[in-house]
Amino acid sequence: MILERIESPSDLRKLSFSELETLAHEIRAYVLQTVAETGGHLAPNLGVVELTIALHLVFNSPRDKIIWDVGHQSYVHKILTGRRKQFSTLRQYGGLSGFPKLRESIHDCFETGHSSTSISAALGMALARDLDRDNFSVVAVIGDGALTGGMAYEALNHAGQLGTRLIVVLNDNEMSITKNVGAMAGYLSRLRTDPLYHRSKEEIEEILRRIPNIGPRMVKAVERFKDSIKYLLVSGIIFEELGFTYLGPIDGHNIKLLHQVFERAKMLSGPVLIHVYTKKGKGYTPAEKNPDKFHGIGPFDLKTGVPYSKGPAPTYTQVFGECICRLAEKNPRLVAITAAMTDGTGLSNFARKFPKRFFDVGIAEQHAVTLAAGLARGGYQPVVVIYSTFLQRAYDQIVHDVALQGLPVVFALDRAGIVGEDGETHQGLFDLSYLRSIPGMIIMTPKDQNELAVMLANALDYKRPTAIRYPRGNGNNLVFEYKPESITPGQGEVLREGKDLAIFGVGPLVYAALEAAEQLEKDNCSVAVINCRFVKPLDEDLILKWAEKTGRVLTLEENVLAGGFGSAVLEFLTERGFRGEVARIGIPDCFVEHGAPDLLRRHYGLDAQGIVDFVKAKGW
Ligand SMILES: Cc1ncc(C[n+]2csc(CCOP(=O)(O)OP(=O)(O)O)c2C)c(N)n1
Repeated sequence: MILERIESPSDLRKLSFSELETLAHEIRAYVLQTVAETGGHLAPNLGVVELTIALHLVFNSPRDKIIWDVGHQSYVHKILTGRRKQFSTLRQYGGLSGFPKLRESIHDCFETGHSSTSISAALGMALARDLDRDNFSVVAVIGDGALTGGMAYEALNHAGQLGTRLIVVLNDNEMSITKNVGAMAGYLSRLRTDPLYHRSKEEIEEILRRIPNIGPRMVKAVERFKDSIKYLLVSGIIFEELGFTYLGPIDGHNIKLLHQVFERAKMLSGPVLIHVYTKKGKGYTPAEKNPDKFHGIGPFDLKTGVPYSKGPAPTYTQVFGECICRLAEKNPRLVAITAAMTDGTGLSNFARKFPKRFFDVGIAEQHAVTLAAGLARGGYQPVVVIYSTFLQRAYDQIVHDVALQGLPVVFALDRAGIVGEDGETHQGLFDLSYLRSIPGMIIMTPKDQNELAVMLANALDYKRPTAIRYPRGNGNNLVFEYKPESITPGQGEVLREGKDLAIFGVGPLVYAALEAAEQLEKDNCSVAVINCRFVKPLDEDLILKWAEKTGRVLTLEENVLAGGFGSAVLEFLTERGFRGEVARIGIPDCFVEHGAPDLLRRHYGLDAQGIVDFVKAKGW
C-alpha cells in the first residue's frame, strides 16, 4: 500500500504521477470503509481526493496555508497530514473531528464548519503575510455551494480591489447538499459547458506553457502574461472583472493537470481563481448516483449503500415536514424558506407540493430572514426553517428586519441543542440566549414531536415574530398523533406534582426530569415537573406558584446557561423576591466537542442520572 508510506505531505513528492493515481484509489477505499462505520461527509470527500493530493503536492503546508471552506471535505487532507492512523476515530468522542481543528494538527490553519468564510480568512492571512514581508502562499478551497453565501462575495470584492496574492480554488461539482441554486450556479455551468469558454486540456497546457517559469518577485513580467492568459482564456469572466485572474475550468480529477495549474498559479502576483470541476461522490456508485443522500450520512452498509436504521420513532424533522404541508393546504398564504437545506429541514415534500410557495435561497441565511420579512410585509406568512447553529448568521436580520417591525415570521430552528458528531461548529446551544434578548420574540421548545406539531400551528396564529426550537433525531413519541390544542403564549403545563422540589424544563429534557423524579421519590424527595414550553414569555404565575410551594427550583435546558431559560427563571424569581433556592442545569461556559449525543448528554449531566446526581449533590 502506498498510503501506508504517507506520513506527511512531503512524502507525496517522492511519488510518480501514476503512483499518485494509485494512492487516490487507496484513499477513496479508506475513506469509504471508515465513513461507512463512523458516518460523515462522504460524497464531498470522495470528490476532492485528487484535488487534495495536488494541493499538498504543490503547496508546502504548514508554511503555505490551505483553508477548507465549510471544512466537511477535509478528510483526505487529514489522512495526508499525519492523521491516517487515527482516521477510524473520526467524529467519535475524543477522536478526530470531522472539520479542521487547530488543536489537531499544524496543517489545519483555520477552523471552519459554517460556510463561505474561507476567502475572508485567506485574505486576512495573506494581508498578515504581506505586512510581515513574507511570501508563502495562501489557498482557499471553496465549493460552488459555499459560493452562494454572501460573505464569499464580500471577500472577493475586497480581495479584487487590494490585488493581494491569494489563490481561490473553486471546487465546482454543481451540488450544494442538493442541486446548487442561484444565478451564479447557472453561470458556472455555462463556463463548464459553453464551447466559447471551455478549454481542452491541451489548450490549457499550451496557455500554461506561456507563463514564464519565474519567481513571484518578478511581478511585472508576470502581470504582462496575466493579461495574455486573460485574453486567451476568458472574455468577460465575472471573476476577471472583480480583479482575479481566472484559470479554468479544469478537470479536478487529473492530478497532473492540477499540479501544473497550481504550480503556475503560485507565481502570479495578484488574486487568482482556479475553477476546478469535480464529481461529488466519485468512485462509489451509490454516492455518484445520489450525492445528496451521501453528502452527510450515518453509518451504512458499504455493499448496498443503505443506511442502518435509526429507530422507529419519527424524527422532529419528519413531523415538521408533514405538519407544514398540512398547514399549507389550509393556509394559502403560508410560504416556506430554507437556506440550502431542503432535505435536512424536512421541506422536500413541501417543495414538491407547493413549488411556488417554496424558496431555497442557497447558503444565505441572512438573505433568507430578510426575504421572509419582505414576504411578511407583502401579506404572507413565512416559515423560515434553519438549523439553530446557522441562524446565528442572521442575528441582525432577526432583530432589525423582523422583530423591530413585529412581523409575523415563524422561525423553525431544527437541530437545536446537542447535535453530536459534527461538533463545536454545529451544536445548537446558543439560540435560547440569542433570541431571548430580542424584544417581542416568542420562543417555544416542544418536549416531543407531537408538541412540535401543536406549536407550529399555534405559532402561525400568534402573528408575531416566533421561534420554535427542536432537536435533531427521533423524539419520544413512537407514533405521530396530532391533537389540536390552543396554547396562549407562555402557557406551561404541570407534568407531575411534588412538594420538595420544582423542576422547570423545556424540550425533551422534561422526560428525563420525569424519570429522575421517579428515582428521587424513592429517596423521599417529592418532585414536581413542569414543562414550561415557552422560554419567552414565561408562565410567571405557574413558575411563582410552584417555586413557592416547594421552596426549591431546578431549571433544565439544552442550551448554554448564560442568558438561557434558567437565566430567565432566575431573573424572574429574583425580581419577585423569591427566597428559596434556585439551581440550573445546562451547558457551562464552553464549546461542546463532537461525539454521540447521548454520550455528550451523559458528560454534561443532561439526562435522568445527571439530574438525580445533581439534586443529591445539592443535598435536596
Ligand atoms: C452557514 C451554513 N449554512 C449551511 C451549512 C450546511 N452545509 C454544509 S455543506 C453545505 C453544502 C456545501 O456545498 P459546496 O460548498 O458546494 O460543497 P460540496 O459539499 O458540494 O463539496 C451546506 C449547505 C453550513 N455548513 N453553513
